[in-house]
Amino acid sequence: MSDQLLERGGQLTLDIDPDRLLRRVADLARIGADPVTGGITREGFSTADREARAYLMAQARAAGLAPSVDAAGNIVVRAPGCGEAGDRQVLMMGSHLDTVVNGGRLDGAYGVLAALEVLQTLAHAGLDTVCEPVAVAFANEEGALFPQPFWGSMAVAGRLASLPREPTDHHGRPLREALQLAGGDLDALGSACWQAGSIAAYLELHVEQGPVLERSGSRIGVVEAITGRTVLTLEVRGTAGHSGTSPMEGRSDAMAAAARVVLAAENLAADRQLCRVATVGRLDPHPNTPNTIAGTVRLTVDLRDTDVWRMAGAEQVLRRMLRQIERSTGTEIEVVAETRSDPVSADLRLRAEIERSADGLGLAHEVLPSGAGHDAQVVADLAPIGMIFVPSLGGISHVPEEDSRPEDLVAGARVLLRTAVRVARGTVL
Ligand code: HGY
Ligand code: MN
Ligand code: MN
Repeated sequence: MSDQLLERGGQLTLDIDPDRLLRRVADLARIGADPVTGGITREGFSTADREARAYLMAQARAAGLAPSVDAAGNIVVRAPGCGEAGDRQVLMMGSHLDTVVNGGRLDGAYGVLAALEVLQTLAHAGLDTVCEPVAVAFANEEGALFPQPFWGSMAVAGRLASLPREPTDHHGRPLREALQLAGGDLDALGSACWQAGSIAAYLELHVEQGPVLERSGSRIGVVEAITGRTVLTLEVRGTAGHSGTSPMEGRSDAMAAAARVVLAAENLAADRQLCRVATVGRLDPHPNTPNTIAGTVRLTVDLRDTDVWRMAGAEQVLRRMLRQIERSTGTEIEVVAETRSDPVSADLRLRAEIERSADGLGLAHEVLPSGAGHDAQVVADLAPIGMIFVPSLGGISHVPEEDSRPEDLVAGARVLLRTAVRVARGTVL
């Protein structure tokens, strides 16, 4: 497509197909939906996740695009005829299809479908590009079932080399088969790694998942930085026993110890403000029966801050508190760092381009940090990143009520298109 057709009087003549985007968002929201709560459950590499992946790939093929699956299970969609993999830098756009348990229909899915929509629009326009636009659905971003959060983007960044030999989900089921069913190969993860310099830029469009844009009335969020995140998995080991015949003194009650851990984590952020937030979101007692003292409790601690040193300091204080809890409860607490992702800043040139795109569409925008983690913070190892937010109704996410206005979903995709056009034509970086 020639320049004249592309931009007339500074106005981009190219546009996404809003109805097609919103239809796909609605279609995908039916996969893994709970008929009672309306929540979406598509844990990474689960059956529902595989169904969502199949839907995306079918939509890509129907659009004349070429989806493929790498060894980590990431879906990479290219436009045929745009060159072979590796012969040009790429403009990568994407997010994730997997969800938390009973989560929302937009977290991740919206960004993947918007990336598909933009790629389809660019491919059909026959745009002359310097770097090849590609759309990606990163596998298992949430880590809701199998380890670990940011699984797919960590594979792309070459960070999965140090895997526990046979990763399993938190029920002990091996990842190997589930990954294979999704088209991946645990023994070939290295082949999913992209070389430094192969990605010119990464753009991720996402719902804000917080209240900032809705409160201010801005239509577009220009992300300045993504929070750092440490996820620790703990196993508290005590001694199971009869709840009626075991005297209180001498017990080593793993549930009582775990309760202290939950409050210690909350204390780090809420009272001592050593990091921005700290959350115990998963707690699995065993044997989890009313009349048996818990022998073991597995739980997770999620620490976040935009300052990597504060996060490290908070973790050290927590580890000291765990030693005290062990002594006072007669339990043992094993700690494994499941994920450590550093806070990252968005590329200033991409931020400026996103603002320019929003201005071109007459959309009020503001700069804000992301309290949620995103694949972008891992891809940042390899390439400059830009993130675009649209408002979340009520500022909520990871719950069935997660929602955004359709006009905002369309607006965000239009900002992604405009930004992608300029980055793909080599006029930004
Ligand atoms: O947990 C997060 O921040 C993201 O939703 N994975
Ligand atoms: Mn999420
Ligand atoms: Mn997400």
